[in-house]
Amino acid sequence: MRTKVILITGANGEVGHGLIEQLSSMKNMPAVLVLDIRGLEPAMKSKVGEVLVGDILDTRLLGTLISEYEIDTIYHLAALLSTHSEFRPEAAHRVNVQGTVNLLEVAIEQARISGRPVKFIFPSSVAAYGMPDLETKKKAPPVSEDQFTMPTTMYGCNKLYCEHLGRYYTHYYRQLADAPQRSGIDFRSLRFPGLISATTLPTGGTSDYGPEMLHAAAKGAPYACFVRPDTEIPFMAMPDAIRALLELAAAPRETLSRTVYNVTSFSLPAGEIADLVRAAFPSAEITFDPHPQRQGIVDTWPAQMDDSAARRDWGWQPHYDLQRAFHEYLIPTIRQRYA
Ligand code: AKB
Repeated sequence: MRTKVILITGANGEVGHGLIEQLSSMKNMPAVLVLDIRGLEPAMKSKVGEVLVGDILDTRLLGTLISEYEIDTIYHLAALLSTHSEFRPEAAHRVNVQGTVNLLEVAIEQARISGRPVKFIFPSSVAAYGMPDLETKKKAPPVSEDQFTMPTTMYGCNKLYCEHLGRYYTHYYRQLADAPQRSGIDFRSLRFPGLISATTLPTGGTSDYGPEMLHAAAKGAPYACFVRPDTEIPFMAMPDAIRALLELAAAPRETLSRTVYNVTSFSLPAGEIADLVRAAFPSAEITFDPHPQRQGIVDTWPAQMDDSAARRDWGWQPHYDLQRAFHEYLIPTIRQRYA
């Protein structure tokens, strides 16, 4: 018999570690199957059922999953983030788009065999937005899911396209076939703001100047922030991001009016992040040395996102506002990490 599992791709990233920690503490959940091109950190291995070291572009490997596992839910986290994707846009397309199509095909085959829908949970990003200019960004009220979706990065284009792919596979798959059949995919996506983790290191995202500043201060290292002090985007503490993924996955399908939801917690300028970091680490050496191109990317991301649809449909509510995020989670946990 096939083992019933929850599949997590890209599990060795920041969100993956948080998700594994949370899932491993929950009762009556299927075993966690991890697929990551780098495997999984040793400390995490005891918290999952099995670790597959492999590439989401390896369709032969993906084909074997179906014969060995009954996949109940897929958390598809594997991606090249915005900065890396700008240096290797064609590789980003392959990983971020073709990789996602490959996993959608696994989900279709899985649903066909089991006769039950497969939940496909997909983290999208504030990078899916593209504000036309700084004036519009400053004047705009919190941006809803369907406004200003004109991304200027390959990563943002990839995320936005995969949002639409998921909506197509869920509602319109092979609609002209002789006997139209539902794909069996229950695609659900969260458009995340910049995520800040205290327990894992940032991995080069364009929104990572927040966590990079914090970790550098805690290590006693100088940090030159690559955006201006007035640069404002939305952020969220990692525990809220993990809980949002799990709550969306658990929401009854009939309560969901859309396949993609904004979730957010707090927005603040980079200069105010520096003030909070200096208050916690008085010897912090933080300077601002804007990188024109990276600054240009962050300037296209909205200052605030409107997450009212998530609050209305499935009761989303952040637990970590700005104060709690910094004073109860980030600063004490990061301080302890480098003590
Ligand atoms: C990145 O900065 O690339 C990511 C994102 C905004 O999705 N953290």
